[in-house]
Amino acid sequence: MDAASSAQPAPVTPMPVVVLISGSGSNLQALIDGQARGELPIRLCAVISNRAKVRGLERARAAGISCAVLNHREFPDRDAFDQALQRLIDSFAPQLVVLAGFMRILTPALVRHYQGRLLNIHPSLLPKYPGLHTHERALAAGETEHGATVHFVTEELDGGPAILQARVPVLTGDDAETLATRVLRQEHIIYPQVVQWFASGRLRLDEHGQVRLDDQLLPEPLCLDEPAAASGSDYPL
Ligand code: NHR
Ligand code: GAR
Repeated sequence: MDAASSAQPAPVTPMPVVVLISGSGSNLQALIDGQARGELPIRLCAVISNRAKVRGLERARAAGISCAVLNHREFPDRDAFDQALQRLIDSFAPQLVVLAGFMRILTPALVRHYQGRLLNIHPSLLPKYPGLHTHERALAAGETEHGATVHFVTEELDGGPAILQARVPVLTGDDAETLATRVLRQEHIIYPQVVQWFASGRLRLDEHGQVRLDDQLLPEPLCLDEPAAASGSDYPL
């Protein structure tokens, strides 16, 4: 056997990750499970929620991850909240910060501080439907397809460069809840995929603010269609 074939793979140091949530945390659960299955070279060092008593905090505790609650209502303004949030995040020294159903708009100063290492998942096919109530708006507009987008966060709300999208058809009889559930199942596939790319050093935001996967420019986001991606697990919402 030659040296190359007998060599062990270089040991991977798991990348420290902090996850910000506001609610159910099913996307967090997808990361916890991916990590537990050995599919994600990450260490979930902390989960931070701006709301107490949410299901996502229970999921984090059950997985033995440190939890913190930072209630935005206890701060006089957005800047004060974000300064405290930044200090808290930095105390865990993450190399990646993941927004997973986090419902507070972040200030430019905080976004700049984590430039290139801050990801969000948004429940629409961006650039369509930035902001809130995306499923209702897509239905009201008579869309035939909808989905979710993982993107790097920039100062422009839901406007940062997109990495990976999942597309789902809008079905006859869909309401916001059935559509949201179908989109969420795809979120649980695409978010761990993007985190895996980032944590294994394959994905970055370059100096021009453009996405590179394996050093190749992504002129537009990659896209998975629901059938190809449909084998995803089912997390209780
Ligand atoms: N911050 C910046 N600067 N850029 C982005 O792209 C961000 C962000 C913060 C959060 C998630 C986003 C989404 O995916 C996100 C992306 C909250 C709101 C919002 O209006 C909008 C978009 C997103 C998150 N929040 C209200 C606010 O005043 C509060 C709503 C509530 O508490 O229910 O912050 O959809
Ligand atoms: C997800 O659909 C996510 O895309 C969306 O909230 C849900 C959170 O679910 N995010 C936003 O709307 C951000 N404004 P989860 O808590 O079960 O992961």
